[in-house]
Amino acid sequence: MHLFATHFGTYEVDADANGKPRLLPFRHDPDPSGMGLGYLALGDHPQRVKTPMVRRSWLENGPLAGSGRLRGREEFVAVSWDEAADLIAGEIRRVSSVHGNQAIFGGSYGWASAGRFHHAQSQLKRLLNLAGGFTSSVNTYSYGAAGVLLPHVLGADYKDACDTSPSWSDVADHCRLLVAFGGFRLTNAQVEAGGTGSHRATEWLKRCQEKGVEIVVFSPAASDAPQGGNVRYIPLRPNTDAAVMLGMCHTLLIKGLFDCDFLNRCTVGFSDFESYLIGEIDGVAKDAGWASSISGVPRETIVEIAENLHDLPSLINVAWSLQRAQFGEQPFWAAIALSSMAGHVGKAGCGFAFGLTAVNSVGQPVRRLKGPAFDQGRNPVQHYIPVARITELLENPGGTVEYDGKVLDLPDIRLIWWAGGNPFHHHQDLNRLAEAFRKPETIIVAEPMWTATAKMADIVLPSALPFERDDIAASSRDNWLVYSRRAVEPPAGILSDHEFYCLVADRLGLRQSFDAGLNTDEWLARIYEGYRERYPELPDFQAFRLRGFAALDEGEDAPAPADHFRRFVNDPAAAPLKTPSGLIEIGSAAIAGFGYADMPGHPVWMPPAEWLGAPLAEKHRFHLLSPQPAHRLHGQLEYAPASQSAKRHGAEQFLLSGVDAVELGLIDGDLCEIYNDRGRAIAALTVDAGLMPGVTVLPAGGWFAPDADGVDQGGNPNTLTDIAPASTLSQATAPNSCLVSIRLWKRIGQQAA
Ligand SMILES: Nc1nc2c(c(=O)[nH]1)N[C@H]1C(S)=C(S)[C@@H](COP(=O)(O)OP(=O)(O)OC[C@H]3O[C@@H](n4cnc5c(=O)[nH]c(N)nc54)[C@H](O)[C@@H]3O)O[C@H]1N2
Ligand SMILES: Nc1nc2c(c(=O)[nH]1)N[C@H]1C(S)=C(S)[C@@H](COP(=O)(O)OP(=O)(O)OC[C@H]3O[C@@H](n4cnc5c(=O)[nH]c(N)nc54)[C@H](O)[C@@H]3O)O[C@H]1N2
Ligand SMILES: [Mo]
Repeated sequence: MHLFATHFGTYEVDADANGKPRLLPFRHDPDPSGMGLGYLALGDHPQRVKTPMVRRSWLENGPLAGSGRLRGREEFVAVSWDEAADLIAGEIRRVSSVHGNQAIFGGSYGWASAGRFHHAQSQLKRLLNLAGGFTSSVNTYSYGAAGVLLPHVLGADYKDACDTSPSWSDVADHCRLLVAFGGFRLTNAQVEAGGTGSHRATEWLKRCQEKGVEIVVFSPAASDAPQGGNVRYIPLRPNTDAAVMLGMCHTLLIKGLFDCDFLNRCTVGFSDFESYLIGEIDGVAKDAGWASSISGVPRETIVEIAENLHDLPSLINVAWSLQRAQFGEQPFWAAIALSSMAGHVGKAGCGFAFGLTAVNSVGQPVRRLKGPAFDQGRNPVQHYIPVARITELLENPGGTVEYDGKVLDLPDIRLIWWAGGNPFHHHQDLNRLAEAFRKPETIIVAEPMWTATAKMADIVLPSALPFERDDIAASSRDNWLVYSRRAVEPPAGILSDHEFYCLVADRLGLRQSFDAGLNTDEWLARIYEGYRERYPELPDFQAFRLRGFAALDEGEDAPAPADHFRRFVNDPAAAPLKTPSGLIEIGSAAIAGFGYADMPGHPVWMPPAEWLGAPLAEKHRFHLLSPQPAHRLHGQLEYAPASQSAKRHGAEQFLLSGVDAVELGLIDGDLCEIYNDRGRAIAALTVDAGLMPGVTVLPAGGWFAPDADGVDQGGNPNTLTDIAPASTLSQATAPNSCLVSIRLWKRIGQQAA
């Protein structure tokens, strides 16, 4: 079978009546994603980069100080691959010898495309490591606050993200009450980093409902609650979930409805948390009334659900989005404290979960395929940033950033090389980032499309699209391996990242160590054999390539894997967690010891700088949420048919409640300006009766496209969001704490009544 693997699933490749290749859903996928069906349309799209390009004055004058002013404002000149390779090899030599390798930023965050070999960042990092290293980045935009907090309190980091959830099959069979903060945005489960053969999260959620699991969803958006029976939706103000959870903890405490034995055996630090709950320190009891006044959730509802969490076998799920906010660590930590008090942690299908339906894999009852990737080698440079501190890195050479108990030095970055990511989509406050991007001497971007990031480069390297090359796709959180075969040839003159990096490696005298003397087919065979060594039941490479895929336990539900916390709860001394105490840390001496004012040693609720209760809400009265786009992966596929047909009047859609629309004198379909002190963005209004008044939703992924007045016609929410971190601890991204105003930009068609 001829297959093509993507982060949003596997597709079959065949030909239409005219012999043109097209994509069809994979026959083994019960719930395929439509977003990739038109992917091949990007191949010859006008937004495609077709040849290596160099910004004119950079080409003419070289990396002169101050020339970065012209980035994004000047034409590009086509060059040959050999010229591009000469220029880049020369820059790497110059910067590393004059300034040292820490002056090269190769942190290059982004999702790139699925495939173990053509993984853009791995290719780039291997090359830069061989060339003496680079300043790198750690953590993710996805799970940045949780990824730093959870090692302290659960001993689980991002790679354990799946293990923090019980399996769906156990939830369906054993849990009776599933309380979901942030709900289930089911379009998110179309995605799995590395790919998947079979989308099943929606089906599992339905199965839970059929088995009678009662579902309670707290969210500002009713659409986060699943359709069907047994679901209760409770609106709350954004960024107040931790307050609701603390109100529930307080309720259980004063009613004596908490599991003392569990707290004693399996946790540390409860007593400090208890003092905080009853208000011993600040004189404020974190009771249900307190939580109600912050969140807008009725007091009785908080009390009732707290009691039910204790009385019924219960599970608390927290969406990843909640930690993409200021103090975003807190709802995760508070959920751990609340479920520990409720007393069901470690029972089958109960306790806490993070990110059920954030991606397809969380909770999947499958054996996971762990296997080799293209080896990045070792980075001799010690400097790194938490990934979302890119603006500070560029603004503040010689400065420092505090992070997770450390103080990081910020080197003076002269050269940036980005591959497989789009910071002018994913980072916050893009106008400020654009200023920061003017500082380095040279910016190289490898990218198939003319993204906003490519436009800010000095040298643009056109990459082959993933359907123009062969690869092997697999996710370490799923059980499928796919041989992803090229569907079409790349346009004349376009190379894969690997092919081009070989040309640079030649010039740096690194070719042999870079490609190990193997061609692409040999690399793919080597990677596949790495999987077979671990899973001898897999077919041999030729058979795999012919069939197109292989799966562990194909077509079966593997028995639910022993859930991560069950062995620990049964015997904490025999199976300790990887925390300093070996226990769940409701209070963390390590975190308290860092002394960060914005990150005390136990769960708290603190008011973010931007939320509906902030002083700034007098001026900008809407809380902007920017969830993941339903019809594309981030900014990828923006020009594929599914994303384009979700536009209104050619613009991104944003949501507002009917009450707010009337009050602003807006009608459905109006092109509106969403603005604050950081920027202005245009999007088309879609009135959503299920959205809480005071909240507005503009999904991520629109292409940042400032016009001559600096108004982003592409409707990217990061024109508006702030770079302020979740906290000093994690330094994670926090776009979901953002206040904006809204006004009419242009009315299309009919007049207002
Ligand atoms: N406001 C707001 N901002 C957010 C979020 C949010 O919720 N709200 N979410 C954040 C999250 S969780 C994430 S993960 C990030 C995602 O942000 P990114 O990962 O930066 O977004 P993508 O659009 O997936 O960018 C990947 C780029 O790689 C390119 N590419 C694909 N294959 C290849 C290849 O083989 N080689 C090369 N050189 N390039 C390739 C694609 O064309 C695309 O432009 O966004 C973050 N930003
Ligand atoms: N189709 C598609 N799927 C994707 C992606 C994509 O680009 N496209 N990206 C993938 C990636 S990289 C990631 S990291 C995951 C992210 O997965 P998540 O982080 O879970 O997803 P989001 O879409 O950011 O937000 C989910 C919901 O959280 C709610 N929410 C936001 N703020 C609050 C709050 O303060 N309180 C409460 N109670 N609810 C809130 C919003 O209403 C939103 O619908 O999605 C993945 N899935
Ligand atoms: Mo993400």
